[in-house]
Amino acid sequence: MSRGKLVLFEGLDRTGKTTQSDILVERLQPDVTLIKFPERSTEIGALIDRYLKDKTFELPDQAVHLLFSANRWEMAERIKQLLLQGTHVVLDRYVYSGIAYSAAKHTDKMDRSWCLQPDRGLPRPDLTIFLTSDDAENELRAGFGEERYEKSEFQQEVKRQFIEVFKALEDNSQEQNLVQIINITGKSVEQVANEVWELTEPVVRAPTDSKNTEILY
Ligand code: Z5A
Ligand code: MG
Repeated sequence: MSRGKLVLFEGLDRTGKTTQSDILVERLQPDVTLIKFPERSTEIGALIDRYLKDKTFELPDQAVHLLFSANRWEMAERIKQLLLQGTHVVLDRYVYSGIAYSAAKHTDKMDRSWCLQPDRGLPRPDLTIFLTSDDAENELRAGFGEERYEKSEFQQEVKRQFIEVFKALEDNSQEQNLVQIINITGKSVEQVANEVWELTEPVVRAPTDSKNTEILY
């Protein structure tokens, strides 16, 4: 039996990650599970949820970073088990959001390498799709500005951090096409979904040795 594939959606706020994750999960039925980070239903997730919604709830940025990472570790074993039993897992945000948002806060004392450290050893995605826009189209969408981090200037720094993370990933990997970028500017949900499927179908169809669960970095 081939193991399932780990497909990740990353991107700036309101670029359609959740919309596209849901559509992809429909397409991959029945052997697929969706996991969204932060996973707000756990105890650590509840703390993160409060931090994001309540702008008066302060925590040191380093502690927040470690909470996001701990939240992934809470789910890591489940992800591995699902993959090994042949189920595809679609992730709505993951490690790269962790690095990009935290490093955007402190490019000096919490640089990208500091931020990656606690996530080392997590399952590595077989494909990452980065949804981006070139004219802040996402900021006009419903809901933008409701939570912490949803400010235009900060989003630009996050975008820069994401691009640097993906550059480093390509440089350090033997494999190609681990990260694919879709520019959503002016595209309908269906147009983006078609592009997502073109990128995802070959990855999910490729057989993989069941014992081979790659780990991150
Ligand atoms: N964060 C972090 O700092 N560290 C970490 O390790 C992790 C996360 C994992 C919450 O994340 C915050 O946590 C986030 C990063 C930080 N920053 N903030 N704030 P979240 O994923 O829970 O955030 P969210 O509240 O779900 O928002 P989102 O994910 O940014 O939105 P989205 O999923 O990308 O977009 P969407 O909900 O699919 O779509 C937004 C709207 O646009 C909606 O009304 C859609 O109907 C519409 N839409 C979607 N696609 C289209 C197209 N193509 N055309 C027109 N309209 C569209
Ligand atoms: Mg979302």
